Amino acid sequence: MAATAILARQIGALATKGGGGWYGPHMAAASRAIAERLPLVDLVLEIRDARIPLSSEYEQLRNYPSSSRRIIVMNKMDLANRSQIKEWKRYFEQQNCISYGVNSHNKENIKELLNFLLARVRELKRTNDFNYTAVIMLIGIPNVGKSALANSLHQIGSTNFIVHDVRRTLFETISSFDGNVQVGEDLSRLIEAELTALREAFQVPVELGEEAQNKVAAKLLNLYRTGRLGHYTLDSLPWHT
Ligand SMILES: Nc1nc2c(ncn2[C@@H]2O[C@H](COP(=O)(O)OP(=O)(O)OP(=O)(O)O)[C@@H](O)[C@H]2O)c(=O)[nH]1
Ligand SMILES: [Mg+2]
Repeated sequence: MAATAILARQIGALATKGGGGWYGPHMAAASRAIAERLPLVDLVLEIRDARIPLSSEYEQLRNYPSSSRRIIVMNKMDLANRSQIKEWKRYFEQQNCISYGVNSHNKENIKELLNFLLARVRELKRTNDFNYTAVIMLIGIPNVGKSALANSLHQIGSTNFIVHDVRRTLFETISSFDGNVQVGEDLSRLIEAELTALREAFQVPVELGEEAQNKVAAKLLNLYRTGRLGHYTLDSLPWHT
């Protein structure tokens, strides 16, 4: 066995059994709680350390029956050898396991993972209902990055949710507007209506009073700048004006 493999085994053994002896009575209780909840969730993410994809296995899941609901997330991908991650993905594929490499500290990675998870849930539930609330369980041995991943998913997920709400609010307000945007007064009325409607979408507290409008405007501008509102060109060609 290659020296690195022996080292990985030893690290894995330390993490799972030896060392601090993390598998105590409270862990047995946690394992029972997990087993009870497993049938209730849409997806199970088994978080592993991408540098020790085998040794960081959560053994209780080894015989998990429905493999299509279980995803092995190789976290800390940024710390692992790139070409080996590809090989590990191939390995898991051969084992009929779905795997995914991620760096929990990287926003783009998390966005891609979220989209991947949404697609999986839609496929499994055969639903296109965007309001469907999926239940996802994160499992893993200590220190593989469960908290880091959960926090990042929460952060990016809720931002996506807000963006979706903002786009819908903008559209609904302009659709129900009965004025003429070429007329200055009407346009001001529309802007006022948009900013008021957007307060809720941006979750800006009403108590802020006047300041609330500025906050909403700044947040809206920020979304536009980063392209998250959609593909809008604001300048008109000169010969059209
Ligand atoms: N470089 C890098 N570090 C990460 C990543 N994910 C987590 N970490 C770091 O790994 C350490 C452990 O992460 P946690 O999120 O606390 O791990 P955990 O699985 O919740 O650990 P326990 O709650 O103790 O079981 C922290 O120092 C994180 O900052 C990652 O993708 N890349
Ligand atoms: Mg944690």
